[in-house]
Amino acid sequence: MDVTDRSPSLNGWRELIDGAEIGEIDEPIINVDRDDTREYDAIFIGGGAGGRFGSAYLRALGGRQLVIDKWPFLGGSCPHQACVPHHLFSEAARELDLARWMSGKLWFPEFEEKRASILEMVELFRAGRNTAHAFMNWQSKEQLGMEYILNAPATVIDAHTVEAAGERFSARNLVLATGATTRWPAIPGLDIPGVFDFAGLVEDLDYEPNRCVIIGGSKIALEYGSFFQATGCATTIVSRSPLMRTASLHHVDEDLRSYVVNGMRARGMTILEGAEPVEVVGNGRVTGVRVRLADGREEVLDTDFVFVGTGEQARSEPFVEALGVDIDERGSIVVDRRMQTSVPGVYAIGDLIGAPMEMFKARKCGMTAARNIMGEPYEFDFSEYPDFLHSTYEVTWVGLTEAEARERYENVIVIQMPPKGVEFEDLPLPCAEGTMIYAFTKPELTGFQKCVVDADSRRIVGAHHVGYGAKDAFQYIDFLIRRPQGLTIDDMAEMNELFLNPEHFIQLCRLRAGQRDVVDL
Ligand code: FAD
Ligand code: KPC
Repeated sequence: MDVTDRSPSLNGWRELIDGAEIGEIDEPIINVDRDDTREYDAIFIGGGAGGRFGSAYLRALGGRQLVIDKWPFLGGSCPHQACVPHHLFSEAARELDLARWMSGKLWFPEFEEKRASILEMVELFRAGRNTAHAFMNWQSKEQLGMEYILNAPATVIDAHTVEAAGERFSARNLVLATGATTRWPAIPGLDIPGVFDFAGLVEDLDYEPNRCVIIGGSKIALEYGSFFQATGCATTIVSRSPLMRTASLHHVDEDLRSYVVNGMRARGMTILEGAEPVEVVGNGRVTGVRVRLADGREEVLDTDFVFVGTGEQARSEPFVEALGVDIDERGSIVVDRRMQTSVPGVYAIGDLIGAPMEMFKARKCGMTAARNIMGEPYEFDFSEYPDFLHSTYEVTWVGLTEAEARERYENVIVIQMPPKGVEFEDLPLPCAEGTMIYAFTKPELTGFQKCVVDADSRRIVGAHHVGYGAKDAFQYIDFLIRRPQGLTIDDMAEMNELFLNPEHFIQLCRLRAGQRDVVDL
């Protein structure tokens, strides 16, 4: 189907994508400007966050690109199976958490024993996701001027040639952007019906789970586990590493970690750390997971629903076979800071190059490849970045933990709420959990925050936060603390807080900024 000379509306795109989803449209969707005789500067293989942003940037720089995706839409896994359902589920978890803590109080109905439906939330997501996809196609064509081929897998022929929709296309450069997929652990029984990963959950769930066992301790494991538990589906996490101490997360402050993990336990979740899943058992459907506990005993955990959250694996294999690109020990494509692979003219971006597998990195990798391809030397160093996850809270952090800072600097102070030595239940502050209701009813639920300062330079070197709404501020704090001049508590004292703000860092820093030698608060 050639849409090059058509301008489908948002609804038109939604109908096309709906049709492709149910198999009514199985042909490629082609938006290629045959009148443009310029050689392509780059073909992007995969039109997710990385491929779409790289394509947009390259067009904006005046270049010519083509992006090819096997799905009938651009935007990739984020709106289809990953971030968007994650945020929907995490928001539901937070609402349900409030409903449970406040059950029978104020205007809140009795809720404690009630179930919310996981299946209903999955169906809500499934029914709505194509609207966002439609917008991505519309915006990419009508506003960003991209050329694309959708609903068509791409095959690399050589470093300048790609085959898709029965045609060969050539370009000065290739940008590989096919993302990652679940790294399934090597345990028997994962093929039994009732075992899901994040993608299978939103594609295939067709029953209401009653109990859940999560294999793995990744961010996704914590996030989806918190949602399942909040719905009333009793959830057990089986993790080799202590939660939030997995290799893929860095700079997790111990006080923040214990607030979050204790909070998950307080909400009834079972967390088995140091435990190994041995096999998934069933009789045509999942009935349990055999685990080896930290003390060596084996036990079968009864369940009708297993969720695998063991991390992700780059889809690098086809490119190793076709091009011989170098990969690392985890199978991720190796690139330099310009996103250049070991093969000249071939770039790789996003989840395909490994951790951190986050949107900011995928999109900025795309931009980086585009700039270099268009002759603007540009390097992207993503070794330091702000991070977040959801339990029933929004948990956000950037920079050094208190312990890391004490190793690096001689004179470290912390500005935190509650202050050290004050019990969570004794203080209705920081009021960070988006509702004053907790502050006035259950102070221990209002969140936690810590700012780590190198007292000699007065610079903020780390910030750690549990509570809703701080994510936006952390994007800017990250930028400010990474500047050569950094961000001092005196700069903070100059800022204008929008009180009552979730993170109290501005006003708390101001309380200490008058001191020549700053001390803890
Ligand atoms: P993708 O978006 O996965 O795009 C790859 C594209 O390649 C896909 O569209 C696919 O169809 C296409 N493709 C694959 N093979 C071919 C082929 N042979 N031919 C043509 N096309 C092909 N990050 C955040 O920043 N915030 C979050 O809240 C967040 N939540 C997440 C929740 C979950 C459950 C998961 C799994 C991830 C989450 N992430 C989050 C990470 C984020 O989704 C990824 O980092 C991001 O989507 C990666 O973008 P990408 O472009 O590298 O890959
Ligand atoms: C919510 C939303 O913006 C859709 S997911 C974004 C996909 S992309 O813009 O290609 O990174």
